[in-house]
Amino acid sequence: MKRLLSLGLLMLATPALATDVNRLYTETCAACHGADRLGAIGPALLPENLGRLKQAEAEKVVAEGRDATQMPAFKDQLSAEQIKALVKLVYSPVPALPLWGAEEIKASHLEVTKAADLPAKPPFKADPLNLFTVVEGGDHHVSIVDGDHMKPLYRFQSRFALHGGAKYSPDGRFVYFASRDGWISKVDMWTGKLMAEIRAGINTRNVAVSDDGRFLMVGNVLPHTLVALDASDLSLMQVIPVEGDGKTSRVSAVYTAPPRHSFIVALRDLEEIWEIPYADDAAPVINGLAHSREKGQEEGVSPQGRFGALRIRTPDYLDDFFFDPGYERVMGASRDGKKGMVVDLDLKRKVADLDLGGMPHLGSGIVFKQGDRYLMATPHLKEAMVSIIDMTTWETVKRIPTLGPGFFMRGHENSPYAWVDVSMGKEKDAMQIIDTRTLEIVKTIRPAPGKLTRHVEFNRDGSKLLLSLSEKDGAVMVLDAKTFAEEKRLPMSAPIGKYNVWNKINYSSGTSH
Ligand code: DHE
Repeated sequence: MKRLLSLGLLMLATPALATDVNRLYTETCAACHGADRLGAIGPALLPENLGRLKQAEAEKVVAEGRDATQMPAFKDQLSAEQIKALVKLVYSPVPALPLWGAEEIKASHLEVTKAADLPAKPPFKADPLNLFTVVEGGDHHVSIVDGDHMKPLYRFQSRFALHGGAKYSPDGRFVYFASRDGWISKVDMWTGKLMAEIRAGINTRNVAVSDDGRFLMVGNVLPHTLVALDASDLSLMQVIPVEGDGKTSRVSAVYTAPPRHSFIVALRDLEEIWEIPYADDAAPVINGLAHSREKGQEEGVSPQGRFGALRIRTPDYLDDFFFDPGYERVMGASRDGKKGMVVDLDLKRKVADLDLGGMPHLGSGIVFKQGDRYLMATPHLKEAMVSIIDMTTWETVKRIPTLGPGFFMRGHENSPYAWVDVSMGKEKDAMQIIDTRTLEIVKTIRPAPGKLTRHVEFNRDGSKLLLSLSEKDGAVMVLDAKTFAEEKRLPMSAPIGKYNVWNKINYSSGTSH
């Protein structure tokens, strides 16, 4: 199919230089990154996908190459001016939204390992439900770690720039990853073997797995779509355009709501939350509303596919959200970062405001019980505090000052402590430990002074935890959850997120979902 996208023409001062840089791109980059910059064996080179890499760093990558990848160094071939021009090119928008529809998605599908070729028993002596996956951002690898003995079992290359939590099949056997470039990968936890891959978008936000393990839903930023996949082989089921009121929207995030048997979606450009039911007996969704089959037939309309979206209007855009323990309400953070709201998914309207400034990072919030009440704790990306919110009254019961703005929080049902980093500020090496009984910080640790330290994940029983020393020559540190003493370091390349199978498949209130 003809792509809408042509090579992004850079508006440079002289047409000659523009022609030169486009030719240079074709000669130097296109073979690996695609003539259209949508990626091939190398990642997509679009501003949306590169947003987190500073242009100066990108110039360094072009000049010096990237370790442990196939990206070579070009400093002997290209002048500093040519490198600058190339980087400027790939940071400039392409003229039209790329088309990445059903045809392109299907063509990208790779089936690598057959389920029949997998062992029936784990080939290792450890609890398969106490395994961890660790995403190593430094050289784009994933490690599978045996959580009983705290030692790596497998390490394999991932797609470029995985982002967001790894998601497991309900039995914990398979793990699914999403890359910022839209690749969804399925890996067997027992062997570390890649099962299947598919490119569901050009720039993807995240992926969710249905609680019954049958479906995946991918939320895209580019193009404006949700993509439903069959979890068994990652084959395409449906492309759902994200549109309403005459405009299209990027997806903020999609999560599964297990008791509702539906996916819940927040949108960046439409003031709506979408609920996509996936149970076989769910009422069909027609034009954003649930219909009985009879009514649909009476009106002569039928659902547009297996999955339809119920549209819930909200008074603001939601950039990030968090469920209450019953999955009846969602707490949302609005774009301006000044306030938040609670939306009831059954009443289909906002039911409360949240006093939440400083860009709360709700996606990494945790829940814990204090007496009869459920409290939610969230760090803020722009303020040095953790907010504690009562999940019945929706009041902010406490703001705990921290050493800086933070990114991630973690807890565990068997531990009274909640862990928060302060990595968005100057004290990026500190981890602060909050006693959830008193809501006070009881300890600050700096296991690697001066080094970026963040993101905790507990083991299955909450007795140990893994903490990332997120530097190129970094490590995952194993700590005792009671004494906070370090027991071991597993060397890794800029490890970021870590995900324990048991905690994730049981939707532990202390971990991300
Ligand atoms: Fe994330 C999860 C959004 C930047 C590492 N991040 C998520 C999720 C969302 C999100 C919506 C939940 C997805 C899921 O698990 O299904 N992240 C955003 C942003 O909007 C933001 C601020 C800007 C952006 O570039 O998109 C952002 N995130 C980052 C980073 O800079 C981090 C530190 C490094 C990276 O990999 O890019 C980062 N995000 C993570 C991690 C998770 C995550 C490790 C999973 C956390 C978990 O414990 O589940």
